Amino acid sequence: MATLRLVLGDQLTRSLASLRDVDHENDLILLAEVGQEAGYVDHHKKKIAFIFSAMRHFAQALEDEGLPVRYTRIDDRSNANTLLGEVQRANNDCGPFERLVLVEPGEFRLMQEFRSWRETLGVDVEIRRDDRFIATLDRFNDWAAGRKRLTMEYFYREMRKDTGILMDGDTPCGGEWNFDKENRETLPDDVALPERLWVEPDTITRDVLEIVAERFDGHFGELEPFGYAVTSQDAERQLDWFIETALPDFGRYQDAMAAGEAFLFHSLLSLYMNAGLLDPLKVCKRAEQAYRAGNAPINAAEGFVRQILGWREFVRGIYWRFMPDYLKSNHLNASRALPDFYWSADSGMACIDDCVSTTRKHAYAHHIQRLMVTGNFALLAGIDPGAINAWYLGVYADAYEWVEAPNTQGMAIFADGGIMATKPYAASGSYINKMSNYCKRCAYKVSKKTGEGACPFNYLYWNFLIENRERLRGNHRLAMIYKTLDRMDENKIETIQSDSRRFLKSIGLEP
Ligand code: FAD
Ligand code: DLZ
Ligand code: SF4
Repeated sequence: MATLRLVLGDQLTRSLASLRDVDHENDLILLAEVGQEAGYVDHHKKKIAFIFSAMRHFAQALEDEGLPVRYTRIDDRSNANTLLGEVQRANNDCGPFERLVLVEPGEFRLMQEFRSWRETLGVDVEIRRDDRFIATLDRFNDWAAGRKRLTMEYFYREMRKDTGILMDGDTPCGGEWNFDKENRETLPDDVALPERLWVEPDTITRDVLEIVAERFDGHFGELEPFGYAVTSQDAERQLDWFIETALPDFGRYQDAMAAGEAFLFHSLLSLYMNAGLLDPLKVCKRAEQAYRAGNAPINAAEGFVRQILGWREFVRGIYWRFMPDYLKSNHLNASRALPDFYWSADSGMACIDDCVSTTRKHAYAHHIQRLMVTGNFALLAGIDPGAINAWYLGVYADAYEWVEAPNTQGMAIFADGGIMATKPYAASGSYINKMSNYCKRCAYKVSKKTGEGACPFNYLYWNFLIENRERLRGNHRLAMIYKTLDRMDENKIETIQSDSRRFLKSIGLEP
C-alpha cells in the first residue's frame, strides 16, 4: 500500500515506529520545515537552527540509505508552511497515497490536529505509539491508577526494577534508591571545569545558520557561535565525552550554580534525547556501566539516571495524563506580565541576569537555574502561566511541551496545584546565595530583608506567602512557615508588602 510517512523535527530516529516497515518502492518519507512549527512560540534562533540542521542531516542519512525522501525547506517558494499543507502537497506531487503513517507528536495541539486529518485528507491516517521512551504511557497510567499522590520517587523505583538499571538483584546499587543528599555541594572557587566538546558547523549547518539569521532575525537569542551536534553520530560523541569527563563530578555539583559558567558538570544531552538523536535507555546504561567499572561514584551515576529514568519519564506521563486541562490550570491565580528582563537580562539582579544571558547565548540553562532562579522569580512575582510557559517553551533548545509544561506548571510555578510537587518551590535569596556565587557580584544585598537595596527575592518570598495565604495555608508542608508569618508583626508585613509593590511597579508589573 503506497504510504506517506511524515517525520517531525523531534523524531529524528532511524528506528522510529513509522520508519520500521518502510517500503523502498512505494513509500515516501516526508520532512518539512514549516512556519507553523517554527513560529508557534518565539523559539530561540539556536533551537530553530539545531532542529532544521538535524532534520536536514537526518533526511540526508535516509537518502544515503536509498530511501525515498521528500524534504521541504523553509525557504522553498511553494512551502505551504503547515504540516497539513505539506502532506497535501506531497500527495498531489508524488501520490496519491493510500495511507499516512506518523508517530505520536510530543505536543497535545498536534495530536489533536493529526486526529482530524483522516477526515480532512480522506485517507487512512495511522498514528503509531512513540516507543522511544523507557516506559509506555500504559505503564505509567497503570502505575498511577488509584494513587492519591503521584510521587516521582516511587515511579522511579518501579522503573529501576523494570529495567534492572543500577540494581543488584532486588536491591538498589549502593544500598539506597536515591542519593539526592549527596547532590547538593556548592562549587569550590578552584574547581577545574571540563572543557566542553563542540561540533564545528558543516556546510549543511552553515546553510541553515544563514537562513535562520535572515528569516528569524526578530527571534530571541544568539545564533552564533553554533556548536551543537546535529547528527546521531556526533550526539553519541557528546555522550562519550560526558560519561568519561563530566559524569564523575555530576552528582555532587548537580545543584550548584556559578556566574558565567553555563554548563558546569551537566550533560547537555536533553536536546539530543528529545529530538531523537540519542536513546535515553542507552544513556542510562552508559552511566550505569561507568559506575560498575569504577569510573563514576554512585551519587553521580544514580543522580544522573534518576533525572532520565525518573524525572524525564515521569513528566511525560504527567503531561499526557492531565492534558489538556493541565495547561489551563492556574492554581495561584497568577496574572502578572512577564518582565522584559526575561529577554534583555538587565534586571540588575545578578542571578536572573546570568541565567537569562546563558539562555540567550546557548538556548540552555541547567535545571537549578531554570527552577530556582527564573522559575522561582516567576512564582514569587505571580507571573501569568501562559506567559512563562511560552517563555520556557521558546528559549530552550530541548523544549517541547510534553517536558516543558510539567516542569513549568508543576515544578516551577505550582500552577497545577500540587500534581507534580507537594509544595511550591518558593525560596528567598538565601537559597540562591547558598548554591551560587551570584550574590557576591549583585547590586542587591542578600543579607538585607527589606528596604533600599534589599534582595528582591527576600521580600517577594514573604509577599508570595501573604498573597497566597488562603490557597496555601492548608498545605501541611507550609505549616511551619505560615506559623512564622502569623507571628510576624504588622509593621514588618506592611514593609514587605510596600517593598514588593514598589519593586513590582519598578519593573512594570504593578500599576
Ligand atoms: P542534566 O542535568 O545533565 O540531566 C540529565 C538529563 O536528565 C537531561 O538531559 C534530561 O533529559 C533529564 N532531566 C533532568 N531533569 C529533568 C526534568 N526535571 N524533567 C525532565 N527531564 C529531566 N527539560 C527538557 O528536556 N525540556 C524542557 O523544555 C525543560 N523545561 C524545563 C522548564 C523548567 C521550568 C524546569 C525547572 C526544568 C525544565 N527541564 C526541561 C528540565 C531540566 O532543566 C533539563 O532537562 C536540563 O536542564 C537539561 O540539561 P542537561 O541535559 O544538561 O541535563
Ligand atoms: C520545534 C520545531 C521547529 C522549530 N520547527 C519544526 C519544523 O519546521 N518542522 C517540524 O516537523 N518540526 C519542527 N519542530 C518540532 C515540532 O514543533 C515538534 O515535533 C512538535 O512540537 C511536537 O513535539
Ligand atoms: Fe539574586 Fe538576591 Fe543574590 Fe542578587 S542578592 S544575586 S537578586 S539572590
